[in-house]
Parts: sequence; C-alpha cells; structure tokens
Amino acid sequence: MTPRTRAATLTLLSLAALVRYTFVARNKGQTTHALEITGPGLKNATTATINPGQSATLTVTFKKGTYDVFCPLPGHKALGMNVNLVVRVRARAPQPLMGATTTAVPGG
Ligand SMILES: [Cu+2]
Repeated sequence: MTPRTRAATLTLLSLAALVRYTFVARNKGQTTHALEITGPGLKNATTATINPGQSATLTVTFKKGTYDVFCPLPGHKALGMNVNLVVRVRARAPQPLMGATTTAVPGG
C-alpha cells in the first residue's frame, strides 16, 4: 500500500457571515494532520496537530469573503488538503452553530 493521501473533503450547506461556526476536524488517516482557516478577519485560526483517530475543534466567525481551509502540515496542502470556502450571506439574527467536518482518509 502506498502512503498516498486522498484530498480532504469539506461539506457545507451554507454559511452566514457574522455567525460563529465550529468545525470538527476528525483525523481518520494514519498520519497526523491539522486544520487551518485563513481569510478576512481570521488570525491564528488553526488547530493543534491531530493524531490519527483523534479530533479537534476550531471555532471561527466569518465575514463575507473567500477563505482557505487546509491542512497546514508541510506538503499536505499541495496533496490536496485544501478547499476554498465562500461566505456570502449576512446573518440577520443569532443562529445555532452549524458543523462542518473535514476528513483525511488514507488512500491506496
Ligand atoms: Cu494533513
């Protein structure tokens, strides 16, 4: 079996600006990963390194704009653990937390 790693997947229904979202990053792979989000208004939005079989949460408040969701470990972003996230909607009232999950799965 080769140590190839399939791209992380990110599933989102919709995202509103100015609402706090908690991402649950679950590492189903066999090597360590992490989750980082960069974009408007975010600073140091990253989890610690996540060991295989473990998970970590990352809570962020988005503004309108385009964000980059990726694994910050060296080389992982280039392997495809990277998605763009477009936040379009402005919130009218507080809403319950919505979750998104990124999953890195070993392939091969
Ligand atoms: Cu990774």
